Parts: sequence; structure tokens; C-alpha cells
Amino acid sequence: MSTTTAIEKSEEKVYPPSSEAVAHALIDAAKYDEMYAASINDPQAFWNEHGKRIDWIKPYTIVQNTSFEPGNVDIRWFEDGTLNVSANCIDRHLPTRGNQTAIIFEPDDPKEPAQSISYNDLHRRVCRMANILEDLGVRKGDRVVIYLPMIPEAAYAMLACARVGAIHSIVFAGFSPDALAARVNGSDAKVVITADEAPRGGRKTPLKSNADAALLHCKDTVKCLVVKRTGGQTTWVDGRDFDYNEMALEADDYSKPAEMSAEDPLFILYTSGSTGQPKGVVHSSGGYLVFASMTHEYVFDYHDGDVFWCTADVGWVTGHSYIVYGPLANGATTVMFEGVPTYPDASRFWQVCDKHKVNQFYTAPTALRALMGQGNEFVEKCDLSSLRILGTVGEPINPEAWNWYHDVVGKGRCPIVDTWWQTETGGHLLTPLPGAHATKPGSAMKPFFGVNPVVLDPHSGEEIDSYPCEGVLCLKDSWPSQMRTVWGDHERFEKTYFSDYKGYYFAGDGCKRDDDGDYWITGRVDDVINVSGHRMGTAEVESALVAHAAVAEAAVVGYPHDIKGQGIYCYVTLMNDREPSDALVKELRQWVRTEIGPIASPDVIQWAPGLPKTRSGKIMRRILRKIAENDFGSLGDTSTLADPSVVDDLIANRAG
Ligand code: 6R9
Repeated sequence: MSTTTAIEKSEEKVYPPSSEAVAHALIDAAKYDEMYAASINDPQAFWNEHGKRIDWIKPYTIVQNTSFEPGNVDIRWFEDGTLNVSANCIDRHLPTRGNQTAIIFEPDDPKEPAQSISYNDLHRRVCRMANILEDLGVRKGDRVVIYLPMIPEAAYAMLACARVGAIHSIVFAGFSPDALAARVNGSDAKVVITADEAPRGGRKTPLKSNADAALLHCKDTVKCLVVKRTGGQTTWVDGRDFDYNEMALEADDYSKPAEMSAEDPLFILYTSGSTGQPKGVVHSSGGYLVFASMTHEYVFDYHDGDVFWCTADVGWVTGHSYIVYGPLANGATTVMFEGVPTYPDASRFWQVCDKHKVNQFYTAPTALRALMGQGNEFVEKCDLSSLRILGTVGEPINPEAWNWYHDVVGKGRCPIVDTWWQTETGGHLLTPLPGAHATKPGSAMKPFFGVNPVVLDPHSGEEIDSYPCEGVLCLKDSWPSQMRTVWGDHERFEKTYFSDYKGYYFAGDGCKRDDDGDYWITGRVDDVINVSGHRMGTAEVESALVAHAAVAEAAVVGYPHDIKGQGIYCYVTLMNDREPSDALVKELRQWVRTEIGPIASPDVIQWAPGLPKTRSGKIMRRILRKIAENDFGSLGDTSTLADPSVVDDLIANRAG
């Protein structure tokens, strides 16, 4: 077996692709160069050809019709084609691979047996679920909210929506009843699909009772379809609640896939931005599937028969594109894991890789950092010889974690694909291809086919052509899986992504481009923080805090956290009649967990008698960030503050 050794280049290491990776690769360096050039020089011709990788009911004749022009942003791909996404992910594989495993389900508790769901099984299950949804009154274009654990029924529900032409909106099972209600109401959903309980890391989240609490704040016509997962006790509202397992026994095994336009929305997924409440990112059917399946195949060098495992939750975009749609469109075997990396102990990921002979493994830097700290013996006791490709996503990966992944998990033989993308982009935009590109610890390397990144000067908005350089990352042209709009608010879509830098899609990330033209993401340049790979708008946490009766004002910033990447640091000004106390810190923490969910739980709460504000009343977050980072030397100019003395007070009383 060949291992790659790093070539030291100035201060950074470069790992050329191993001979093994090159020999196996679907795309080698020459092929990448040729295809990439073709995709940029003539996108119409390129995507006309590659759009055919999926099955169309009526073939498209128009390929790309997109505009980033301010006031007229409009994204359409393959717009006159029709298709059904579920038929692409299931039916078209039945003649050739009906008995092949589509989904391997690995439960939270390792003592519970894993399940293998073949493409034939998947077809039956999805058809039944589609018929149940139709019985509940779901029709083309209706919205269905999915609030489920990481169980196969989550995939059935997504594909059943796609089958009948309904738009799904998945709400992560860790979100609170309030967050769930906001999303049900925001999309005016007809049905919520949930389960009795969600087991995770040996604990159980009471999903059905969360849904009950949420539905009190929703229209009383909303129906609730309940999947049995643990058999835990639930309360039942007759006429509103429906028993999935019972209905599935009766439901018909066939449901005809609806003919959908390429531009019909496939799903809505709420994500955090720098202002206001989370926005509903809308993805299309045709362009999304083309790009999700193509990136899944080439970025992970997926070959027939491989076992692919993406450890994300289907509540995030990574789970949509790389557990369900990308892999299943490619006829792959995809692993769905219900648990967490450290339960029962820190070897769980590696045991699952060993047990199911996983070939491609895709996870987040935060998980790697947590596991790295537990010691190598948890990795070394498992046979990881099946692994061929390792991937990361969600946040910048620090070189220590990258090296550990490469050396200890991959034994130096598995290329690491560091994939940069977003909920909004639908699929990978920057990533090395395993047999084509060298890799560098911490770099997302190269654009995928059809992706045209530019680095802009944040002040002038001009493209920077020199190497090396640093600035904000924008995309110059559209790609098929670009989000189409914000649900119900196209203006917000334009304003968020197309107004800062006219004529470009602005991703919200800063980046560097090195001498070789390789990209390094430096993190968000807006008020979005990245906690364990989860996006969080500081504004969301602030509005949760100020909703508490004791809080007059709050400002939230990110600060460096060893495991989570970033932690949540809150400056809180109390109402005049309230006194700071440890009990109140606890109460506020719990309050935010209840308002948003445990992932938003503040790491640090500092009492702030005053916040640094400009004379126009704008909070100077730059200063708050520096204090949270314990970096008092570079606070910059504080003379424009309305009351500069608040800064001294905050420094003197820095928490944590
Ligand atoms: C897929 C996903 C998107 C934000 C994005 C960026 C960060 C994602 C990254 C990365 C550095 C990577 N991000 N992948 N940063 N390197 N490989 O994570 O979507 O939840 O919408 O987050 O995550 O800041 O803008 P999403």
C-alpha cells in the first residue's frame, strides 16, 4: 500500500495524490483540467451534457437561464425539463440493483441490530409513505415538515414528499418546540412527520411531546404523522395524530411518481443568517439533483459497490445532499447513523467503519477534534483498511486535526477532501478531487466543475487577480444547485447574497488564495458563528436572550473554542431591578436552549452594565469580539464610542 508523504513547501505541507488514489480515480489531473476549462468556457454545453446524468421525463432544451443582476436575480436551470426526484433515487435503479443495499441503518445503541434496506425495500417503503401522505391530503406543492431522528423513515419521508411533489422542510431533531413551530408556520405546512422519541448517545429526546408543544402554536388543521421508534409513551390527539406504522400496514406498495418541473422546489431548509430569523433556503428539483449526484460521485470517487458514510444529520444540508439525494441518485449504498461519535465510547465511528466496511467517510472537524483528544487507541483497535477517501465539511479544519485524520485514521493512504460549501449552494463548490489534486492541511483547494470563485477586495469590491491574496469569497456565475430564493421573500434573497457585491453571489466567508491558486477559507465575515459546524446567527441568540424578562440588552459574539471551533459568548445587560447571580446565568442558559435548542446554549455569559456603542447607537462588535478572544492589545480606535469607559469595565470583568 502506498502512503503519501508531504513535500515541505515554505511553511505549509503539500500531499500529492497517492499512486493508489490516482490509479483508482474517476477524474485524474488532466481530466479535471480539461473538464473544468470546458465547464467555465462553455457552461451551456457542459451542463447540457452532464444534466443527462439523471433521468428526465421530458428532456430539457434550455440549460442555464440565470441572472445575478441587482433587482432581477433569477436562477433557473434545465427549466423546461420535467422529472421526479424519487424515481431518480429509486425506480431507475430497480432493474439493475433492486436487491443491492440502498441504506444501512446503524442505530444509536450498538447492541441493536443494524438494518439493510435494499432498493426494492426502499421503493416499497417510500411508495407506502407517499400514499399515506396523500391520504392525509398532501398534494403537489404542499409543504411537509419532517422532525425525525436519524432513522430510515427520515429518508422515506423525504423521498415520499419528492414522489408526490410536496416540498419538505426538515427541522433538526435537536431544535426546540418554538423553533419547530416557527418553521411549520413559516412554510404553512400541512403535515408534521415526527417520532415518539429520538435516541441519541444513550439519551432520548421526546420528539412527539415537542411536536405537541409546537402544534399548540400552529393552525389546528396541521396533521401529525407519528413514527414509532422507541415505543415510548406519547399523548394522542384524535383527528390530528396519525400512526404511521399502522397506516403503513394498509398502504399500497405503489405510488406513481409525480411529473415535476426542474424548477419546482424540492425542499426548504432553514438556516441562520447575520440578521433576523433563520431564512428558508429553497432548492430546486432538477439542478439540485444533477449537482448533488455529480459531486457525490467525483468528490468521493464513488464507484459501484462502495459503502459511503456521511455522519451528518439529515436536519442539515449535508445530510440532504450526501446521505440521501446524491448517493441514492447514484445507486450507492449509504450509511445512516443514529448515534454520536462518543457513545458508548470514542471508538464508535471507527467501529461502524469496520463493521460496514466503509469506503468513503465524511465528517466534521469538530468531531475529529473531540475524538483526537481521546487518544489514538480508540482508532487503532479497529480495522480501517476498507477506508479509501476521507472528507470534512462544516468549518475550517485546523492542521492538527487534519494531520491526525490523515495519519491516524487514514494511515497516510487516504486523500482528504476538505469540501467548502453551504446550505445555499446545495453541493460542494470548493474541494480537491482525490485522484487529481494535491491536498494541503486546511485548504479547500480547487473549484468543482462549473464553479467560478473570485476573491474580492472587501472595501473596493474589485476582483483581486494577484496570487497570493486575501479577501471575501464570491461566485461569479451560477451553478445548478444554487438556492433559488428565500421562501416567501425573494427580496431578502437578493439583499442577503447579491447586494454587497453587485453582480456576484456573496457567500459570507473570507478566504485566501495562495501562490498555487488554492483556496483557504478563513471563516465568516458576517455575524454568523460556527459552533461545532452548526451555523448560528448571533442575532438569533440575542433575540432569545432579550425575550427573557430580566434582560434589557444582549450582544453575542463567537470566540475560539478548542473542540467546537467557536463558542457562544454573550454580553448581557440586566434590567435595572435585576441582580447578576449564578442562578440567573443557569436560567438564561436554559432559556436559550428552550427558545432555540441545545446547540445554541451560551458557553459564556458576561454581565455588561453597558455595551460599547457608537454615538449612533450601533454596538461595536469588533470590540466585543476582541474582549471575548482575550485580545485586549488590538481593540482599535475606541474614541468614537458614546461612552469609552464601558470597555474598561468589560475588560476588567471578562468572564470565562
Ligand atoms: C455544508 C455546510 C456553511 C458555512 C460556510 C463556511 C462554513 C463549511 C467549510 C466551511 C471552511 C469548509 N464551512 N464547509 N468553512 N471549510 N470545508 O456546512 O453548510 O451549515 O450552511 O454552513 O460553514 O463558513 O459559509 P452550512
